[in-house]
Amino acid sequence: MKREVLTTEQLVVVARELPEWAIVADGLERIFEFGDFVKAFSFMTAVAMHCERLDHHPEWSNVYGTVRVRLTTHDRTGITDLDVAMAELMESLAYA
Ligand code: H2B
Repeated sequence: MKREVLTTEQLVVVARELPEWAIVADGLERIFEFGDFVKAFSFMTAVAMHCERLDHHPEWSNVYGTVRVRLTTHDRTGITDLDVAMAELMESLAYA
């Protein structure tokens, strides 16, 4: 199914519902801070299982307890509902 890039009006709602996330150059970005490397990497491992299930993968990097994330839909060059779903998923898994 072809995903549609969200409209400006839809992005306003997303920004309100995901206040920790910034909309940057057609993507959603957030920095997660965990206390240590094991917590950060455990989070990434949990998220990775869902990435495969959803066939949607973040651009991310990890330095010790910090995980920097960028979500965008490459084949649409913008933010789609899949990026929002992934951001919501990360929120639910981050500090559970
Ligand atoms: N992840 C993200 N973030 N955006 C995509 O457009 C994307 C992806 N496309 N994961 C998928 C894989 C695509 O390359 C495969 C072929 O379905």
